[in-house]
Amino acid sequence: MAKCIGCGIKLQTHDESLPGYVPLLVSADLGDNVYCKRCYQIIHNGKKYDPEISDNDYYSKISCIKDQKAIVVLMIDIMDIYGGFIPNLYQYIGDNQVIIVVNKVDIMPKDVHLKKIEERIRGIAAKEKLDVLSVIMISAKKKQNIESVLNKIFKLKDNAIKKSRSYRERRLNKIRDCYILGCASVGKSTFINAIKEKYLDDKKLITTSDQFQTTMDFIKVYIDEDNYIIDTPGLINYRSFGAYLDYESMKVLTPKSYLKPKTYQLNPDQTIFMGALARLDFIKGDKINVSFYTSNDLYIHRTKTVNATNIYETQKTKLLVPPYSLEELNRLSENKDVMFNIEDGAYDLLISGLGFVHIVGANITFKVTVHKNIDVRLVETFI
Ligand SMILES: Nc1nc2c(ncn2[C@@H]2O[C@H](COP(=O)(O)OP(=O)(O)O)[C@@H](O)[C@H]2O)c(=O)[nH]1
Ligand SMILES: [Mg+2]
Repeated sequence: MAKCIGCGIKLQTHDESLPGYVPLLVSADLGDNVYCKRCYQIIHNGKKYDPEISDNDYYSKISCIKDQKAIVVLMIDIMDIYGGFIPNLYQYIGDNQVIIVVNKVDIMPKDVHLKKIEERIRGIAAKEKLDVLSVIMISAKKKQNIESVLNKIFKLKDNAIKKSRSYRERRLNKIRDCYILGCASVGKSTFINAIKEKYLDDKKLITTSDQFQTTMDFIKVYIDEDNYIIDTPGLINYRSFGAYLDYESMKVLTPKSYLKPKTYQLNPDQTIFMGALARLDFIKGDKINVSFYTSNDLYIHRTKTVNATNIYETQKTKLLVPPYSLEELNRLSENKDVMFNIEDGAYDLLISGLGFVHIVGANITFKVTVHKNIDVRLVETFI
């Protein structure tokens, strides 16, 4: 039977409680052009759902790529460049080349240097043993720079054919498949929809949402008679907050427009809370300025360190949000303390899933408290 055009799942008409359900009448009426019940509810009612694709399922799905001649587009969220690399990806894609597409540049304020981010990404990609053809910055939502990605894909396809000397070689070298890979919610489906809307005049869009794994299976989208790109489900990144939070919290953490940095003066023995998700204690040094490049809706609260624990205990899920529920807090209950020193200079503290904190100072010490799995690192500034 056909697949759902919204999420790629195999359609069925017999059991409403199982994935891929579509009423028989709808199916008979619309044939292959239908959304499953789940997609219908996500699109029209903002339905909440739980992600279902395990890491093992994910890797076994994408491992077919290593046996093909394919183009791999790895999409990365500009807010989480370290967490955006799929662990051990090189083992699953064989020697196929990778185009890295960095999405959501629309949310970056002007003072962030995109070139510095690109350099950093190339460095990480080399460590991850990926053969990177190029790094392209886009905004899928604003439909910016989409064409550069398409041009690069077609150029790779042309080159593969050009270097063939016989008809037989041409057939063998021809690249048919182009996979859009990336962690959950980086914007893969939004990117493909941008192509559909801008170049294909195709109104049947893939389902997208702030929730993880809206896309359930591969979705092949033809961009001309014999070229297509393939949308894929996302891998859940357990080093990022998204893996532990519910829809309400994710809505707040996902930036909707460009980040307006919030700057605070901080004295030693002061603490800053980022919702009830992360706590930053300024331990030693002279007064500093810290700027938060996070979703504009994330609540940031400064207090004296002596009062911090009490405020946390009484205000978590109330004033200090997200998270909004104790269930989410329970999922995040085991914390780690990470100490950082800055001798002299400007650095960015990256907290996976939240964004980054720009810190300038000399001889300062601070401590970050977050859930033990969350990736926290201090890097040379992007600003
Ligand atoms: N600000 C911004 N948000 C985006 C962009 N692309 C996607 N998003 C949002 O990111 C979320 C996840 O998008 P989706 O396409 O479902 O991600 P997927 O899981 O990778 O397919 C949605 O809320 C999108 O609106 C972008 O270029 N800029
Ligand atoms: Mg998707």
